[in-house]
Amino acid sequence: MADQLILLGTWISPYSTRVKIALAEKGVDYEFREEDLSNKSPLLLKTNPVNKQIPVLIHNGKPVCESLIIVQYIDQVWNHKSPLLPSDPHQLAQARFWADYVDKQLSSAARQVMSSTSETQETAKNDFIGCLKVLEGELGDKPYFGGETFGIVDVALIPKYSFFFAYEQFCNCSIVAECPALLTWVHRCMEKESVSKNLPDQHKVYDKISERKKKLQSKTGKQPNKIGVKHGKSPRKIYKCCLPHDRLGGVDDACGVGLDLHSDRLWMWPPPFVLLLLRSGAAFESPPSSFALNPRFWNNNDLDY
Ligand SMILES: N[C@@H](CCC(=O)N[C@@H](CS)C(=O)NCC(=O)O)C(=O)O
Repeated sequence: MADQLILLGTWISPYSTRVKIALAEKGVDYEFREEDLSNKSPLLLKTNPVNKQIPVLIHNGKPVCESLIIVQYIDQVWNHKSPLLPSDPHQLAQARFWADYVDKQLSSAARQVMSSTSETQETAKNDFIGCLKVLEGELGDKPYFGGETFGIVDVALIPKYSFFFAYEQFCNCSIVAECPALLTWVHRCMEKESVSKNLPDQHKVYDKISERKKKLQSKTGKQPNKIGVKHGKSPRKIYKCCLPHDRLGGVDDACGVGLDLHSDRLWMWPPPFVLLLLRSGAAFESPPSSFALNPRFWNNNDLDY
């Protein structure tokens, strides 16, 4: 009996794009189901109950979560062609290191670019370009990150290309001028059908992000207690945040609140603002003795890349 494969994702998500590319490399057919992250499907909640995030690959009814883990799973199951992971243990460790660098360092720098203001733009740009240059250095003269063939680090990084135009607009920079060798690598990857057919259009991505930014800015003007009501709970205490406005990093008018929702958890809004607070070591006016940030209270699909 043929394998049944369902991919839960969104068209814009670079994490979903990784999975699409890996499946295309293997020549495997699948059904793509577009998720609405503001109203997640019962199937998504059932198959990724811990993170409740896309992508999820459901193979003959069995779910696999986390994009890089899915790519590795695909490589193991469909091992007849286009190996994505090196067999040599040291090369494998290196590949995992660089894929992780893309996930952590580059994604974090890219988020800063997306939320930067005129004051923070220069730092955000330098950090972001700095990460791209590190990757460019790792690429060196090789055609692909792993060497002669397209592999997991290429799969991890190339979906970010769809966001290059948006990054350039938000940080007022030219990626091709800063990292020409990386752009040569991009064009080499784009010659592969598995990549060119699956990467979302840069302008469509830019429009969508601009729309989200506008929505986010209007959301941040809301009163904190309305947020509690929205989630069917009323806050017991509201902690005001003492982060200076010039360190809010682009989230103008952010309310910057923490809500104690009759549990030991502090609930904050909006998610990108929370990330900025955490990174900046923000102080709170009346800090709770201990608190946990529970990301599951958030609808954090804004600026999530
Ligand atoms: N580390 C995860 C990240 C996936 C991720 O951030 N997915 C976002 C969309 S791009 C999502 O599902 N956001 C909704 C949420 O977190 O509630 C992976 O690599 O799969």
